[in-house]
Parts: sequence; C-alpha cells; structure tokens
Amino acid sequence: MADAIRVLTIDACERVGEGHWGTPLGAAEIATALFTRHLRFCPSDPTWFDRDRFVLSNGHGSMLLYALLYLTGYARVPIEAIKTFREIGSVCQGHPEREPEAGIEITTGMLGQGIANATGMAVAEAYLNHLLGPELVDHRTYALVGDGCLQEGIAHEAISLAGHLRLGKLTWIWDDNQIQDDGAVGQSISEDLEARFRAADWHVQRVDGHDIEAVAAAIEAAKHDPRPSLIACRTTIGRGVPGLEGTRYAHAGRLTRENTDAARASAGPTLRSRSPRTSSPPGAWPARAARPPTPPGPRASPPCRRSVAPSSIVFARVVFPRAGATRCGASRARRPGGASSGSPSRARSSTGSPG
Ligand SMILES: Cc1ncc(C[n+]2csc(CCOP(=O)(O)OP(=O)(O)O)c2C)c(N)n1
Repeated sequence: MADAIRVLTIDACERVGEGHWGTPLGAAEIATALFTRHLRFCPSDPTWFDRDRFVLSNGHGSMLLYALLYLTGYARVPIEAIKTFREIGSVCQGHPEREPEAGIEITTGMLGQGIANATGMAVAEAYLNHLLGPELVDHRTYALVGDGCLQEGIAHEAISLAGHLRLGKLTWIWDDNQIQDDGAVGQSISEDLEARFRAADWHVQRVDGHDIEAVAAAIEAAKHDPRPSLIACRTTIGRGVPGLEGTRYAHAGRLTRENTDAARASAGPTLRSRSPRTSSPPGAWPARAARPPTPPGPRASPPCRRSVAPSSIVFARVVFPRAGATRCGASRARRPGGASSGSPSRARSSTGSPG
C-alpha cells in the first residue's frame, strides 16, 4: 500500500505541479501500518458511529488521505476524484477540512488545530463510553501530527488536557522528519519534545517511521497503555524522490517530470512503470473499471457495528480516571440498565485482545 500511496501522490502532484507531496511520501509506511493493521472503519458506511477517528493534523499532506480513501474503497473518492486534486469543487481539493461522508474526518490547514480536534474527539468518546458503555461506544482516535502542529501553542494545551484526563484511546503519530517549509526544524526549536509529553503523563515511543512492522507494533503497544500515546516516527520527507527527499524542497516544492522520472528509476517495480494516464491531459484518463473491494483478510475492517444514535443521552458529569486516583479499570460506573461500563481509557483492539 505504501508504494501505491507514492504512485498516486506522484501522479497527482506532477499533474498539478504542486501539492505538498513530501508528507504523503514520507508517511506512506505509517499510514499503511495504521490503515491495514489497526484502524476500524467502514468504507461502505463512512459515518458509522463507532468508527475509529483518523485526523490528518498536518492537513497540507492531504494527498495521503485521498490515496488512502481511494485505496480502501470509499465511494466518494474514486480515481476520477484524485485526477481533480487541488481543483475547486473537487472532493480532493487542497486543504479539505471536514467531510465525513467521504471519509474525511478532519484535516486542518491551520497547524495545531487537528491535534486539538483529535483531543476533543477523544474526550467525547471517553464521555460517551462512560455514559453508554463499551457495547455502544468504544473507539480510538488517531492523529497524524507534523512538526509544525507540535510547535503551536494549542499543542501544549491539548497535551496537558489529554494527559490529565488519561485519554488512553488517543494516539498521536508524529511524522518526525525534521524538516518544514523554511528548512530544518532545528532552526526554530531545540527542546526535547518527547520529554514534554512524558511530563504530561503520556506514553511515549520512538520508532523508524519507514518500518511498517515497527509502527504497527508501537500502535499495538499504545492500545495497551492507559495513557494517551505519542509515537515519534523518524521519517524522511519526500522519501523516494532523489535529490529532493530529506530537504525543505520536499515540503511543497514543484514536482517536475524530471523528478518523477528519477523517483521511478530509483524505486521498486511498482513505482518504475509510468502509467499512461500520467502523461494524458486532465480528463482524458481512462475511467477505472470497478471500485476496489474492501481489503480482505486481516486488513479488512471488522463488520460495522451499528450503535444506537446517542439522541437519548442524559448528560451527566463524568469523572475521568486519573493516575493515582481512579486508575484505568478501577473506576466503573453504573450505566443505564444496570450493567457496568468500561472506563474511558479501557483499550480495545481490532483483534479483540484486551486493553
Ligand atoms: C498556524 C499555521 N501557521 C503557519 C502555517 C503555514 N504552514 C503550512 S505547512 C507549514 C510547515 C509545517 O511543517 P511540518 O509540520 O514539519 O510539515 P512537513 O514539512 O513535514 O510537511 C507551515 C508553516 C499554517 N498552515 N498554520
């Protein structure tokens, strides 16, 4: 899937000559680990209430999300939509914000807002899980986070709140490529970011962001920790484009035919063959014969569990478990009907293993 994300990104960005391709190429393995091993979603019912939430906080890398939605079979994102990348009115415009029916949960252009949104979503999940019970509400919230998101002031507030509330089902995956628009991240920040998270009582891991197995294992470990999780993934921005990868030009530089030819020449067979459609003018590409099926086997999303619309929720004060006070699993409230609900930070894994 990582190669397919790269092919789609290169094709789309070469066509329009721009498009923040560095993030999709750099985070292709991270996205593959998350979408094929962990994320619970339902392409045939994108707004299924108890889906896991995926927030693309570094929303400038929106081609990553469009490629994922196309490859996993969302009806609103066919290949024709990807061919209209960055066109006004397209579902695949540059910086989408919210279109859950198309699979776009939240992506933000304003750095930092996505992680704040994700934290709010995790608070909502914890609240509803506590109130209604895990049979109805039990999902996780993931955010892909860039360096710029973590530099924003709002990130401090979100980190602090998430640690305080012990939002154990919140995971931020940091695309730690050490590069941003103007150059090396080190030009503007030198603090120990991971220590910042630890100080706020987060679970922190560091992995090679191009190692799908390592990323998938880290996500699994995050599921089993009652604290919110940061997974710092060292990546190379624009990975696969010789001469540009790892540099600031990979953030959003112009992607020429020369660059993409070089990328294909140095890549594996999947990337090497240029699709005839790439050289065709917009609108002239042959339509896809059929939508891709929902991926089979272990990568398939579990069947959608329908949950009751939370229209009859009685709003009540929920006490979130805190370290040293009411720890994960130690505080179980009675919910309507007499059954004991899970605590907000009780982890649920797509494989059914306990949290
Ligand atoms: C609040 C805010 N300030 C500035 C920008 C402009 N901007 C867009 S992307 C970007 C750099 C982001 O760097 P990083 O998160 O490292 O992304 P990457 O280079 O890895 O794609 C900036 C400054 C913005 N979108 N929002």
